[in-house]
Amino acid sequence: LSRRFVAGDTLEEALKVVEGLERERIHAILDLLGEMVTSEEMARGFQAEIVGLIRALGARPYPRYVSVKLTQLGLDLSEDLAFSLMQGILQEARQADCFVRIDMEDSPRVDATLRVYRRLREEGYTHTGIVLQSYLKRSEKDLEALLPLKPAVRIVKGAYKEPPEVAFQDKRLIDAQYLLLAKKALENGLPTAIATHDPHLIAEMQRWTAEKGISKEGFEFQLLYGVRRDEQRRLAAEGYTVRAYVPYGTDWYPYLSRRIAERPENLLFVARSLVQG
Ligand code: FMN
Repeated sequence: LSRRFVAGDTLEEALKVVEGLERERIHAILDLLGEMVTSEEMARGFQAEIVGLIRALGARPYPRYVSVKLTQLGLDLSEDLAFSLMQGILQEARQADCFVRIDMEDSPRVDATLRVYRRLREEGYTHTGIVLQSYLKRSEKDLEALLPLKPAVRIVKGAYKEPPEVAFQDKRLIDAQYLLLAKKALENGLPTAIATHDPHLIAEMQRWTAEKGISKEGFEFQLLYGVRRDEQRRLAAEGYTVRAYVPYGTDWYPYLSRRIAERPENLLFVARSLVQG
């Protein structure tokens, strides 16, 4: 379903998409779809699949990078469970020289997600990173508190419906905090992923990094598979590192719902692929 935004049901289909992207000098972030599991068996099942994904990537010549969600690994059942399943993933990832990004989910889960990340860092896992959402009012404080760890950060606007008590609703404020977070991360030398499709934010980050003399190796642009494909190619052709977030699997409903919520025109692509099968 919806081959526009989701690479396919299976790992094999996803790897074909990755190879196509590599030919365009765009690297992939593989994401096994799945979140908010309600049983330990489901969490362990997803972990086993993610370990299999990392093993499959380990044998490939291109950069290896996956994204995971902690609620996919049982965060809502037990923080310790999510932590220990992450340890298994990171051990496998270390063998495969694979980076593991922990996606950020909705606001009630931010504290637990950051706590698990800190524990993983204390255990010596450095090939993992977090996400900060510019719509959350707390994110600047979170970034400041994390700075001593020198975390790899991805900056996003945020994809969940959040109440005004915790999140800015005004696009101008979300954009302003986006730039503030991205610039502060880069000024502090953090490996930073600028994850957005917003042409104004991308242009400003290109301008600002050039002005500050921050090299193109010091950060990267990340976009979603199927979104602004021409922009992905353009940035890659200009010599930036570009990664596309490539989801695959059968648990696509929440992912596509968020894509439609943030850009209602996306419904068209999804509906079209439903009709075409
Ligand atoms: N949103 C989240 O809330 N958590 C994430 O972990 C997350 N990861 C993302 C990764 C990539 C590569 C991209 C491009 C977006 C991600 N998003 C995430 C979605 C953004 O928050 C946002 O909803 C989406 O990019 C649309 O906004 P835009 O105008 O910046 O493109």
